[in-house]
Amino acid sequence: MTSSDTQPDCLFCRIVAGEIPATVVAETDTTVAFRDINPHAPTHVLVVPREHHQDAVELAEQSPGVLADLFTAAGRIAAAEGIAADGYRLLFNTGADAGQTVPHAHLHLLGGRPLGGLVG
Ligand code: DGP
Repeated sequence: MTSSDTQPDCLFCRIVAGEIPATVVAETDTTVAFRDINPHAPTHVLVVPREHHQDAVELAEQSPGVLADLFTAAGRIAAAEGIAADGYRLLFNTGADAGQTVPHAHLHLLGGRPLGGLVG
């Protein structure tokens, strides 16, 4: 699948465009971060590229600088949320078996409590 700047039927493209409301916590030229609608931790933020890419691997292949921007943004948000010192988890679900439900690359930032083991 090829990417384009936006996909009209993509939920996260529509959040980025402001067409669907979300609790946005940070924005940059290349990224938007908003609170997950179904949080799994006291801090659960999704950091997404403004560009549409179906998953993190496609993002890495096509816009590696933007992939790095997601991590930089996540670190700043973790500091702003006051969870940087205690630690936090950054993860991408990629594909159906991983539970990826939204086919627009998104970095989960989870923290604010001990997160336990890696695999659910
Ligand atoms: P994943 O399973 O990795 O595809 O994560 C998708 C996340 O997106 C999931 O944790 C719930 C969240 N989500 C789904 N729909 C919405 C929405 O409309 N608004 C917000 N803020 N989050 C959403």
